Amino acid sequence: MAAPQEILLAEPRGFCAGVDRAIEIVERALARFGAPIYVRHEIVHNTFVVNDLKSKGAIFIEDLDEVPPGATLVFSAHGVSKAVQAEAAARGFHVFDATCPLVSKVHIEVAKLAREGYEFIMIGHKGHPEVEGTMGQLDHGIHLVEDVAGVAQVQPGQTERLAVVTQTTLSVDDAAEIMAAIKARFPAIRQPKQQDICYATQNRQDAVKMLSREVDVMIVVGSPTSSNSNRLAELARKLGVPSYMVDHADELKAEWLQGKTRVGLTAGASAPEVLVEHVIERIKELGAVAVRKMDGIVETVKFPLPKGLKQ
Ligand code: 10D
Ligand code: SF4
Repeated sequence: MAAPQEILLAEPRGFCAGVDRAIEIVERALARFGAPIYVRHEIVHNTFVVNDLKSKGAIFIEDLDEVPPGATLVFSAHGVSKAVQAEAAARGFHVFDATCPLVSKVHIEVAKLAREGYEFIMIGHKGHPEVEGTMGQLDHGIHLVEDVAGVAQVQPGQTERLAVVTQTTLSVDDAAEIMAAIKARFPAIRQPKQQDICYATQNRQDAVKMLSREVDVMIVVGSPTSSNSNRLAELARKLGVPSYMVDHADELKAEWLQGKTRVGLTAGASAPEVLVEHVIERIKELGAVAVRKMDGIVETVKFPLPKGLKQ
């Protein structure tokens, strides 16, 4: 007889401090000013979160032209360019900035070093809103690199004052490889004092690495647009564990779990715990008999709310 199936839960998983804060900003803005509250881009890349806020009166837009005069507008956790900030100010919107403070930290570093004459190489994924926001801190002088092959293509105007910045949600291992290639080509390049990849990204990837040693299959709760969630599934796959992302429990396929004794379960930084609970119920319906929580780092990071939304 086959061994009974068990679910092993990654620790930590799910919401990070930046996501908690961003959602709370929209909820508090709705409570204080009433619907509608406009939000530029999905507040975080999660379908459930976005639909929940829509049902409470949030309106998600990509272009500020869609926002009526006098409206309250929230910038998503991924951050915005200087041009978007300036346009929102010029049009007189009542703005709350839900940019994660760890993304803002990268923006501040770019602005500071640019004043000292630096040019930048940014490691990140083209078209991702965080990359657009960070690159949009300057009019020019930030060169995007997506992979090791891209390092050879970069053509900075000078190499004496060159600094590197990254997207916060990259694969830690891929970023280290790209960084090594950048260092090999530009040995004097200035690196951030503390890496830009954030604590939550690092911790969730470390937890998946640990869990991958124990399981036969990995399920990652997260939306397809979520960069950090995709990195978790990709990491487990690289470690030889078949891995699947689900936006919600109904997407889980019974065939993925067939013959698998130990099922790893984690969630991206934008995926709420309630969705993990639904997936647990679904896996139990399919035959799992036990749930075991892995040991892991307990996160205590909490970011303050913006002025005007504190109690
Ligand atoms: O795509 P992503 O991983 O950057 O964003 P997501 O909204 O899924 O998770 C929160 C991460 C943010 C806001 C970027 F730091
Ligand atoms: Fe902030 Fe990191 Fe969460 Fe992004 S993943 S919102 S940088 S804490």
